[in-house]
Amino acid sequence: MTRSRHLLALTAALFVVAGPRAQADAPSGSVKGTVLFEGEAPDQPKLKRDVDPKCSQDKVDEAIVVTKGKLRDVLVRIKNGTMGKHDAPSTPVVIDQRDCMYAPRVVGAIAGQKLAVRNSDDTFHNVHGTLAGKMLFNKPHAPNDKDLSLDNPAEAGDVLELQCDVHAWMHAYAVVQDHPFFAVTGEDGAFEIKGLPVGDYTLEAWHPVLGIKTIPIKIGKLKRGQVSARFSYKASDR
Ligand SMILES: [Cu+2]
Repeated sequence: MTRSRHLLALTAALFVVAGPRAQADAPSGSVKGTVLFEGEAPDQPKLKRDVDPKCSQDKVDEAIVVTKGKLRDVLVRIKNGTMGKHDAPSTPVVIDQRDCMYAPRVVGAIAGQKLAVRNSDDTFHNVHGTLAGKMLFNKPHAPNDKDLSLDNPAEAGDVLELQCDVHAWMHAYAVVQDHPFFAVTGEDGAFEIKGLPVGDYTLEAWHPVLGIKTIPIKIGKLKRGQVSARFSYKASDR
């Protein structure tokens, strides 16, 4: 084999290796952080639920849930309109009606993604959906009925609200994005959003009662692009 043929073979081999690997190694990163609640956590009064004897468990108001200074039910996302076009997944976002509460209380959805509402209770619920105060649907949901499959016409930035007219304390929120770069905090207030291309972004937090906060973040090429972020709410944000 001549030297030039050797070189040609080597170049071809490198090209084959470099092709797919270049894509997998495309610089991307993640943002990981916590949502805090500063100051004294608001009271969570016990709910009066004697309207329905089937809702016999003791439950407290979940408007603002703070555990050891961490805030639950915050949807954290990259600001809408900055991540290109993303189709809705064919699988729905599931919200369960369990112990006469919505679980989870806050979910994220991609524009066009359906909602599936489940009834795990041995009682009747009524799933009443509104968008900016306008009624979208109002469906009875009996025990043992299959999941309700609900179209979600909300657009990025909208919040579709669910409530139950039988159990007035039941409220849930489906927050809609035009991309999949979002997370919702649990009791530990933690969130992580992965797969972000290198760049500058606005990170936005949304809470049903405490509202929106934003911070700028920068995903760089170094340190595998992992950045940390922290949001802080307080009672006066209400
Ligand atoms: Cu109900």
